Parts: sequence; C-alpha cells; structure tokens
Amino acid sequence: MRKSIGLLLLPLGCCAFAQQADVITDEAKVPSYTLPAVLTLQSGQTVSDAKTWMARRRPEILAIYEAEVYGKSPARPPKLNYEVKSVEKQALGGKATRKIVTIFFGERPDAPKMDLLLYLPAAATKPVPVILGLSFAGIHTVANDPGVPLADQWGRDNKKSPAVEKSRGAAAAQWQAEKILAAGYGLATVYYEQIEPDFAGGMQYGIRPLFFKPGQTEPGPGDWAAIAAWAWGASRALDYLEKDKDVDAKRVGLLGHSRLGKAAIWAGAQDSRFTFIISNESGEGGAAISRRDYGERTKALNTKFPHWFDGNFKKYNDRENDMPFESHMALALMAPRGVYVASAEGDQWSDPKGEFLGAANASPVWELFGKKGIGTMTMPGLHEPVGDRVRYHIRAGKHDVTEYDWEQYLTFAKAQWGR
Ligand code: GTR
Repeated sequence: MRKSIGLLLLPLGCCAFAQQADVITDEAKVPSYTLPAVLTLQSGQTVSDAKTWMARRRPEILAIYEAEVYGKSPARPPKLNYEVKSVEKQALGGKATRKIVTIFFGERPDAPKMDLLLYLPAAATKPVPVILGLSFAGIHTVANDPGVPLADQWGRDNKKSPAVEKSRGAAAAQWQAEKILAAGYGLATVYYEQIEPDFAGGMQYGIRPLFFKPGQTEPGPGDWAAIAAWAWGASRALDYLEKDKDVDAKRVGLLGHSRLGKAAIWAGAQDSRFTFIISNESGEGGAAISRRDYGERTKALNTKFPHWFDGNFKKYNDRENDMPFESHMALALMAPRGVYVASAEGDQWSDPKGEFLGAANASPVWELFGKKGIGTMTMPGLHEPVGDRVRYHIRAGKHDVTEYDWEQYLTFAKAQWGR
C-alpha cells in the first residue's frame, strides 16, 4: 500500500517491516559504528567557532548532500508566478481568514501548479508567524472546511482522479488547524504530489522536467530527485508567504512527516529563511542515524522508492558505514536555527533511538553559536520532550502526527519566535 488517501498515516513501513526477517529491532543486536565528525573539516582541521562552521564546514556538508544524497536543486526562480484565488474572512466558524493561492511552476498552461491553503487567525491585528506543512493529501483534507475546493488526488494506482467529498477534513486531526490558530499562528499547507507525484515515473508529471537540458529525459546521477523537488516546492510556498502582508515571513517554520520529514530537513538545509523545521518521524534517510542497523535501511529505501534520492545515493545500499555523511550532519545544516525531531514508540521502522541520536549528535554545532541543542545524550522516556534550539520527543502510539505532537510544536514555535 503506497499511501492512504486523506491521512498522513502511511502503513507501508509497518508492512514492509513485518515481512523482512533480517530487519533488526532488538537494540542489543545493533552493530557498533563510528559517526563521521561533524566538526572536522575535510582538511582534518577542527571547527571550533561559528564563523568557520558557516564559512567552511557547512558548505562542505551541503555539497556532500547535494552530490551524494538529494541531488542539486535549481536556484530560486527570479519571479514567482501566483494567483490569489480566494480570500474568506469568516472561515472555520469565524476563527480564520482563509486564502487559497495557486503557484504556477511553468509558463505552459499544462505545467504543474500547486495550491496553497493559508489559514490566519481572524483576530490578528498584525502579520502572524506561520507553520508551513507539506501535506500527503489535497488541501481539502486539512480541515473540515466546505469552502476549500476538492483537489485532484494521486491514487495508489498512480493515476490522478478527483477527490471525493468524504475526504474533506480527513486529515484534520493531523493538522490541528484550530489549535494553531488559537496559539496566534497561521497554518499554510501544500499537497506534495502537486509538486511531483510520489511514484517511480511520477517525475514526468512534476516539476523536474521543467529544468531538463534540451534533449534530456532522465535525471543524471547527481541531479535532484523527488525529495529535493518537494523541498524546492516548500521554498516556493515560502516565496508566496513573503509576499503576503498578513504573514510575518521572518517567522515561518516548516513541518513534514515521514518522507516529508526527510524533505523538510533538506528544505531547511538549503533555505535559511525557514526559522525552524519539524521533522516528524522521518526515519531512515531523515533524522535517523543510517549507520545504526535498526529498522529501515538504505537499501530498502532505495529499492522501494528509487525516485526519492539521487542516483549516487544508491551506491550506499548495504554500505552505510562508507557514507561520507550522516543524519546528524544533515540536521546540523539548520544551525543556529531551530530543529524539532519527533518519534513514536510504535514506529520502530523509523528507529526512534536513531532519530534521537541524529538530533543529539548534531547539537554541538549549536553550541558554537552559544545556543543549547538537545542537552543530553540519553534518550528521554515517553512524553518527556528534551532540548532547546534542537528539541526531541517520543510519544506513545503509531506513525502519525497527533494533537500531542502539535502541543509540543506550538510550545517550541513560541520559544523560537518569541511571540
Ligand atoms: C515508508 C518508508 C519510510 C517513511 C514512510 C512514510 O514506507 O519506508 O522511510 O518515509 O514510508 O513516508 O510514511
């Protein structure tokens, strides 16, 4: 099962997991490994100040990730082509102003375009901070709001068809729009498959061919792949938010869950306008340490989802210890901005401890800036969030985004944004 329409919950991990006898979920069986040093330059020199991190080590790591993992994304386009389709000041029972905006990726009428749904607190008297989220399903699933047109939806048959009315609001529990609005923040969402449909071969319906060189039909080994495309789309959503005078665009955080939590890491790494990222249960190829042989592994990712990462990443199948990169280095690209990594106890496929260790081992980079990261190398218990500018929690339950998760994210947002 590729995805369940209208839900953020993706059961694929659980099923693949159950079928693979060689998947380790016993901590005692995890072989030892050595992490690459996040604070050592390729020259061997130690990085001991923020300036050297920003000027030298950070670009080195970014370049490794561009070449070996996600592929190189195109630059920000000189102009954003968009249209504000509607503004409704009495949405969600009068609690929200709702805007629907279409962002056009190409000049031709059949070029991909993405709809952005923006809810702002109705009572706002000044520009508000916004959490932008990549959604697994059309924007009509985000809240039970009859004013949002039903989006076309890519189905498990890899075909696009009109969404059904009963999917309206189907992901409302995962988005918690009213809670976000009550905290004084806006919520913006885009449906990731309007950027690129999520299947091998989906590329042809997405944005990547718009950037092909004449005659090119397939990406080269270091060209950007689907995760990078979704990340790039998130940045285009932010381009719009910067134009909206009701948004405090210096305070925009990005949330992604699971595969979209992987995309959030790469979006935040490349686009320093995101003041924080929330990488919810992003697992292998996300916040989890790849060298830990626990739960999902690189080979499983590359086999099931060959379109997610670039061609060069495939050479690390069964060779995680040879990676010149590791998840703590990817997370550290956010420093000194905010990072929230979260896990679920029932989501062992994502390797909760590996996710914690990704965040914990990234934290020394924040200290160069005089900021506190996770602040401990000991994995906390359930429902015991830890950390400051880098924060982490594990909750009970399955692979999902829940009200509990949002309560933690809103507390984190307030601390990061100072309002
Ligand atoms: C799983 C995949 C994970 C995770 C998940 C998701 O099937 O193995 O890496 O990304 O999908 O996106 O829900």
